[in-house]
Amino acid sequence: MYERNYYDPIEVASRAEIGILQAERLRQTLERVYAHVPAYRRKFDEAGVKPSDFRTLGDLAKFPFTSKADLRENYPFGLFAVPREKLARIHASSGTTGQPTVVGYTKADIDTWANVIARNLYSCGVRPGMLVHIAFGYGLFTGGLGMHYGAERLGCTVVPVSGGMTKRQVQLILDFKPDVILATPSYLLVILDEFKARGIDPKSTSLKIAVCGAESWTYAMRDEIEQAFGIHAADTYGLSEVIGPGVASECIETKDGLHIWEDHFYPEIIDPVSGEVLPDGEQGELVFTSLTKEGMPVMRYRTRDLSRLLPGTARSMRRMEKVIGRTDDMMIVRGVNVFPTQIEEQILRCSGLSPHYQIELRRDGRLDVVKLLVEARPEATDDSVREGSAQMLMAHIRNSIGIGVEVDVADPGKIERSAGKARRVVDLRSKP
Ligand code: DLL
Repeated sequence: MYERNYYDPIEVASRAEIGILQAERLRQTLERVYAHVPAYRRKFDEAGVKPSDFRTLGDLAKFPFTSKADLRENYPFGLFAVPREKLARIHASSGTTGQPTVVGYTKADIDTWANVIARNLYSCGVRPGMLVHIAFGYGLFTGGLGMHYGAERLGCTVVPVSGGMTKRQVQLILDFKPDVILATPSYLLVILDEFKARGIDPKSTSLKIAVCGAESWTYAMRDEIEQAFGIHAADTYGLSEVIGPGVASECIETKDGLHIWEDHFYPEIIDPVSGEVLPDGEQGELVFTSLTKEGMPVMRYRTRDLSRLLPGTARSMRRMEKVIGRTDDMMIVRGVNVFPTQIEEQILRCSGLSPHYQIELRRDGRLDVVKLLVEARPEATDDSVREGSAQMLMAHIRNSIGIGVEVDVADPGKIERSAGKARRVVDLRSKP
């Protein structure tokens, strides 16, 4: 039977058609925020630009950026473009640095969101009728509810488990036999360990597809998950300020980066220092502008995520390369810029080491010292095997990244687990 490989025809439209749609939607959004959001009007006025200065897509670069600081300054509801009572839902990000950032959705936004998630899941190989186990957190975090509405929209049977209670996750997978699981990659590893602890071969489950995201993870981590469960694992990307999950997704047929749903979110890559727009193919900070959001459109929102824009493959929409890391997670060790994902890649090259790790940063006099805590694989019980793994990891990191690190191989289960995003970096540098 013929099966089309896209959910919405726009995913495979011509670049010309996509460009025309983007320009028209951008023009409307600029006018809307200028008319309805005083904070944007002020920013545009200060920068000396008006919505009428936008004629072609390249003109967007004249408009000012929005950052997390703008959301904080306008906390809680100051960036909404509609009266509060027109909003159907509010979400917020956890705000590790204090105040949470608040986002609002109209009924139409919830509908758009369900649609982009349905598209996202479809591109990951999920089909109507499949049973979908959602282990992303429900609540103010956008992962659980965002995915939930989209999976329902696609016509799946949804099991809204949320994160945590790992024993129950495993029991529900055994009893309900889901085809698909949605979770952060680090939490999926926690679930994997629970299968192993119960003596159940993870390959024997009903699962066929994992859709993972909400944190950085490497291709090496994908291999680990795919081989352990015998499934496909696809990457999905998004952020609350832009909509939540559903901004970009891998296509299962190519798994070569994430197609951005460019008819709703206009991407740019900028130099994080100068703010200059970089050409496609160059690495820099991702910036998104809303094209269809009603409740809280964002203009040139700086994500702090580092990636690059690439041409479409499985779809005509452009791809973003798998996120390398966040600018705020970048460590500068003796002048070398290092991201946790680079370290993860090297850990997974060492057969005695598990993918559970944490990076501790300390200051020794004027120098930054990196200590890696990595768990041994349960089968690596022998001290000499562990010592050999530590030596191997130090050598890999020295040769490929160019920095010296200390490595501490811990017993399995010693490093903290999270039911959501893993905390990879523990920065102890400000402490004595
Ligand atoms: O994490 C939304 C989401 C939920 C995405 C479920 C995917 C799946 P926030 O809590 O606002 O929203 O965090 C957004 O998480 O700026 C990235 O730094 C990171 N992130 C999200 N997806 C990925 C990914 C949700 N696939 C922040 N790869 C973003 C790497 C990701 N980092």
